[in-house]
Amino acid sequence: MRSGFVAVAGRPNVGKSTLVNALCGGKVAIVSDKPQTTRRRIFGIANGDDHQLILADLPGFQRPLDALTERMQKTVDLAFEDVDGVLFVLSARERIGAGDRFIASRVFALGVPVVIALNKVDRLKPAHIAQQMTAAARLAAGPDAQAAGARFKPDHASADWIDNFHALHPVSAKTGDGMGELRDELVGLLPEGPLYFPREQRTDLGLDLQIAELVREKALWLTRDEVPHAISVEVEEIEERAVRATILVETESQKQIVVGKGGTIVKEIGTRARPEVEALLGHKVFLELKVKVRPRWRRDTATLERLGL
Ligand SMILES: Nc1nc2c(ncn2[C@@H]2O[C@H](COP(=O)(O)OP(=O)(O)OP(=O)(O)O)[C@@H](O)[C@H]2O)c(=O)[nH]1
Ligand SMILES: [Mg+2]
Repeated sequence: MRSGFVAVAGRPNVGKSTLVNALCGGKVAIVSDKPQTTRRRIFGIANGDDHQLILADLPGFQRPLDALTERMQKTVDLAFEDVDGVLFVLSARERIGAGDRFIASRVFALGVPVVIALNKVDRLKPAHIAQQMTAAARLAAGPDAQAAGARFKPDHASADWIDNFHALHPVSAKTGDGMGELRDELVGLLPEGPLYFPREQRTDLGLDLQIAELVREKALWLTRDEVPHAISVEVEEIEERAVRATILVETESQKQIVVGKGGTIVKEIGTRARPEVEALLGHKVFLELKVKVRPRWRRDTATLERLGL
């Protein structure tokens, strides 16, 4: 039996959570087209006959702006302690740049194997993918090689970084392309070990947090600009036939947006979330959503603690 932990690192929005879901064969973490979707560490558990791969899905690396983002970055830093490897996710659709180099400087210095997943290769031209793979591999060559840029020569490579560079996989978490190979690669990093979680368990999040996340996911897709960042969801009550949750926002105008004209938006959030909540609970349920203003909750430690952030 092989088992262990792999931290999933990368810039916001590169597809870390989508990848974790694909590797676990089901939804563990919510996904949206807005950056900073993931706010806490979530274990996604991928089981095989002879292995248990535990992926720590994480917030994207970012410069903290307030108490919330500060805590998110702390979560990322803490998650690197005691892992068997790192899955470093890049987006093939974006320029590999300073943000990725900063993350590289952290993950390649950890002293554990790093597997790079170049994600979102679906519908990209092979020549573009090849170019991005070269840029991705250069991240592992160390700061001198990066400074040397196009004139990269192997003797610029920093030996310890290169040693930790284990593999590079072009993948599409969306279409599933390359995912089998990536999964095998990660399982190959695991030492012999015990089952850390029961086989039927796919995540370490409690039921209330899973439901809160599902509601937040739908709210994220239906809002834009600054609103998604100001949304949090708290589940108040899970009863036999009803689940009551509150969507928190920071201002009255955000509340109006989330409620929508005549309640259309909040109703739509409920309509989209309910089937997934029901699938989670295993039965039909009434999902009651309220929208409340809590000024500056992102800066309020007490609220952040209550939300488990
Ligand atoms: N085309 C394409 N889009 C993808 C792929 N993987 C993820 N996406 C999209 O990228 C966006 C971000 O996905 P997430 O999985 O939420 O990204 P993340 O890295 O977890 O983002 P944060 O939690 O905000 O750091 C979503 O719109 C996904 O549908 C992929 O392989 N191909
Ligand atoms: Mg995420």
